[in-house]
Amino acid sequence: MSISELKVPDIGDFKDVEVIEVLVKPGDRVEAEQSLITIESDKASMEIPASAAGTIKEIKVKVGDKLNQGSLIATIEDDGRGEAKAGDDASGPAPAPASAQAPGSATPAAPAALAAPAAAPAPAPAGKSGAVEVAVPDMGDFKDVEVIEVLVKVGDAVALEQSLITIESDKASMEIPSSAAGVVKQMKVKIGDKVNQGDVIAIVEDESTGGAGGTQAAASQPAELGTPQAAAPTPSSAPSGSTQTPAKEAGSPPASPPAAVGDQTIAHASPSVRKFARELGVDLNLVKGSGPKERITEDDVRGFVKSALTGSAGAKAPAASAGGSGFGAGWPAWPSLDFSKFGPTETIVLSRIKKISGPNLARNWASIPHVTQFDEADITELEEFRKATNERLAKKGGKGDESAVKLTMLAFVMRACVAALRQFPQVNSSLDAEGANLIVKKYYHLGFAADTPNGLVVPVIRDVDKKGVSEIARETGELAAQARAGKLGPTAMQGASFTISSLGGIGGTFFTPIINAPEVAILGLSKSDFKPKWNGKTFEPQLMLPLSLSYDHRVIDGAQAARFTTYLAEVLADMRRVLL
Ligand code: CAO
Repeated sequence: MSISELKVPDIGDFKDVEVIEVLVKPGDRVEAEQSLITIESDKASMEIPASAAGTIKEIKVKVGDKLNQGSLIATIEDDGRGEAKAGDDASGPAPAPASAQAPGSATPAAPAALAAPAAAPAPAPAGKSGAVEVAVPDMGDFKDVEVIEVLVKVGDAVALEQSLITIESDKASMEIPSSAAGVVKQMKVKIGDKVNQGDVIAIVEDESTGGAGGTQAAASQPAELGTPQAAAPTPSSAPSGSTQTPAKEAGSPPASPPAAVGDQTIAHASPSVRKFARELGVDLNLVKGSGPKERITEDDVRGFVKSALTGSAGAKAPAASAGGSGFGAGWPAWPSLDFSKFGPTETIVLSRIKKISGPNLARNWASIPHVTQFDEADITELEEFRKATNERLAKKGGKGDESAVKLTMLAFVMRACVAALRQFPQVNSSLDAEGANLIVKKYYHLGFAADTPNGLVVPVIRDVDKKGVSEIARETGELAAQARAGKLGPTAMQGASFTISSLGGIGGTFFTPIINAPEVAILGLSKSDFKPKWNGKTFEPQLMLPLSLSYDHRVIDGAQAARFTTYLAEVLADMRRVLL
């Protein structure tokens, strides 16, 4: 058993390349060529494979470290079980094409596809003065690599090193930069073409100098200019930043992207798009690619961000990306069907409210472990009292008279909820963003779902504990009217600590409301109805109000939820309890 060091191999002239992922940990058994870390420069991302098999003893790098050729990544203990490595003389499995550069044990292995950037051919004069042929550089053992993106067109001005095309093999994708600055005169490749080292990609003419001298000089002396990657591929092991695939056996490269890893789909995008996405905090697994083979382009990422900000569905899962709880990754693509094949259809644009609330509802529904507790409250006496009071108020008050406000069942339930929330403070709480602390609110601001022609909104009645039923009824009426007129300001919908959704005026028995995160519970009210209740001697008709309490099971236990609804039902059965 010997311990050796795993170092960053020759990565050409890439300097101070940042570690963006550490893929193994001490104690892990790795095979030769298994990826250890992912590093990323401005233009390329690449996985650095182990040059030897064994057990990782120590990891010497962390995310954010800047590495250079020869930097120590890890130490590894040779457990004698290693397979013959690429470059070894021992007969063993034939190395995968991308690993053919991997040298022997304990010497740095070349990352896949980072074959020989220094060997990039200088651009060849294209006959006409000032025009140079930009050719595919040395790609190591990659052969017949498919062009999957053409990034420029005839007439475009390109800078030295600007990517012209993206090519992709089984193991890596890389952008081929221009070895000359100038104007693209001709494109020699198209999507789907297979290219090899030396194939001409484009003819670029330096129009500013009127000759090729400047550009050729620049391209043929990359090292002196400090831009040695000109004409070198900028490789990326395809699924950087996504779920790490298990170690692959030599000779069995991963499937072409988008590749399935377990239940997940690896995003299919070029290094620059990956970098762009990471800068914006976009999870590429959620972005639908519009390119060939569903490849994700920069425009797709832009569109995704735009749709996330406006709340429209531009993602694979219906606008599911918005942070929190790790929700969203790996959802299968949203089914896209031409319904007109089956019959006549009409397309209606979703209202702004629906576009905004939809993604939030989807996130809350999928990321909160909901349980709904059903119960019934006997509101026979309360309803009698409410009706009698309303009749009395109607006789007494005139139009515009404060006392003429009609008392609603919702207002009574709000007041009763305050009593229950005081009794069970955890129901009036929120989890913090890390899910480590519970923030219990000492205020009672209650949201209520209001049905409007444009969709559902949730205005908030503040300090319900300090208000009488009449005031609560007046405020809910006013806020609901404002909501329906589309005049509700954003502050009127903020700060709720608990929400009630009442469908009592419409119908239905019970339902399962979705919690309004970061609240931890929501109470649904359905239509009350008379039911026969046994009083010990006989059945009596009693008005029962169906209660449906959805709660976040991470915060509230089932027993607590049942106690909450039981207590709430008791309060509603006898509102005098509120006074205690
Ligand atoms: N059982 C039986 N009748 C009820 C009732 C209940 N639980 N709740 C209300 N009613 C009755 C009212 O008494 C009223 O009848 P009268 O006019 O004879 O007094 C009638 O139904 C209409 O009430 P309302 O719904 O207009 O008024 P409200 O104060 O009860 O509710 C509001 C106000 C804003 C909550 C309600 O109008 C609303 O928008 N509800 C829909 C909420 C919603 O969409 N929730 C779903 C969210 S999940 O998608």
